[in-house]
Amino acid sequence: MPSWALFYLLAGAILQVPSASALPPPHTVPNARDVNENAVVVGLNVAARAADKLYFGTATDNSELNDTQYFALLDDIRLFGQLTPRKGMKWLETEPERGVFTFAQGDQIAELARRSGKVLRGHNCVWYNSLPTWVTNTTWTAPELTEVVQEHCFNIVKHWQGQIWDVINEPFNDDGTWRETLWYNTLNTTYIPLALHAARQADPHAKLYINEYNITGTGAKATSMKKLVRDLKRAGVPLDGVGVQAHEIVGEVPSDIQRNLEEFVALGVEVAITELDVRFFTLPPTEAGLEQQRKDYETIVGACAAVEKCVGVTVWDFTDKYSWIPGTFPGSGDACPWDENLKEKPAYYGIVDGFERRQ
Ligand code: 9MR
Repeated sequence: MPSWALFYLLAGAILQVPSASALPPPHTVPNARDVNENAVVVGLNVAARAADKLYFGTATDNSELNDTQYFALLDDIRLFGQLTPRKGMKWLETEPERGVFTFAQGDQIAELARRSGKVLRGHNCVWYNSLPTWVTNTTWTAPELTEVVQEHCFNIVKHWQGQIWDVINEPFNDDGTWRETLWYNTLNTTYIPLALHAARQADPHAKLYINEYNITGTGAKATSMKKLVRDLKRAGVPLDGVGVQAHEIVGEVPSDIQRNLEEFVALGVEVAITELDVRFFTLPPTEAGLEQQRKDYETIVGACAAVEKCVGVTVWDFTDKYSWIPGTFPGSGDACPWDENLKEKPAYYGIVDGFERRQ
């Protein structure tokens, strides 16, 4: 049996998806690693499962689901075993008025995940961004705001149960100091344990995370996150994981990712790469640039693969067609593993190689 067939057979058994013989025949494309050969396109979620990870996943948004070519890829369990709604579960969408909960957008993505057997990552309960004006335009007392946070977290975690939740999103500045948000300015750091407790009360089984960017390698921000995890654990606050967003820049990926992830895990939490993308500063990228991006994806995914308690990798949407980068960093982009025409880039194979690099 050719080795690719054996791979599919094993991965299929792990995934409990149809065996190799029941899968459609693998198509062949020029191999990014060796242009002289044709190679099987290994599904990224298949590769993740073969590396003993729970999933390879992607963020997505309701507005993208009518794109049939996009949807066909998104829906394919061999490619994606996990979904994160990019917007639909945020405060602005879920509680636009106090006590009025609107779940329709999140439900659409949750249902998509359920139907295709994917893990759902709830995103997020408490962030400083994407807030409705009833939250931002009121001068709250600490007891009032405590109740507001508790009500919000309890209700959304209760509605989307049994999964993973980014309960807290982006609590730190890049220098490791606390971000002076509405939450911090009124409640100091108490908003963190109270949100986590509310989430746990709503769902005893959900994996509760704190999610942050620029904590991919060691440094001031990662150190502050480690201190927070230690403090919360000591105080008996329910916390299961740290989400390492990993919004990175081509050629500037930290060199100590694995050590950093291991340091988090040593504190008694799991970790996940939650929002991976690797952007170019200037466009269009050169061929050498695309090769560097392939290596960068491999480095990040390889670090997760090497750390047992790094449970999975999620890209912050999989195609340049829907990436958030050009909107936020004009002139930058091409950060995803699929290009604007939904064709795999070398980065795709970097991810496969990263998973294969497990110890
Ligand atoms: O990509 C998301 C974009 O579509 C939204 O408009 C924006 C505001 O809700 O949030 C973006 O996602 C962010 C994520 O929720 C947290 N980490 C940074 C992401 C990029 O800004």
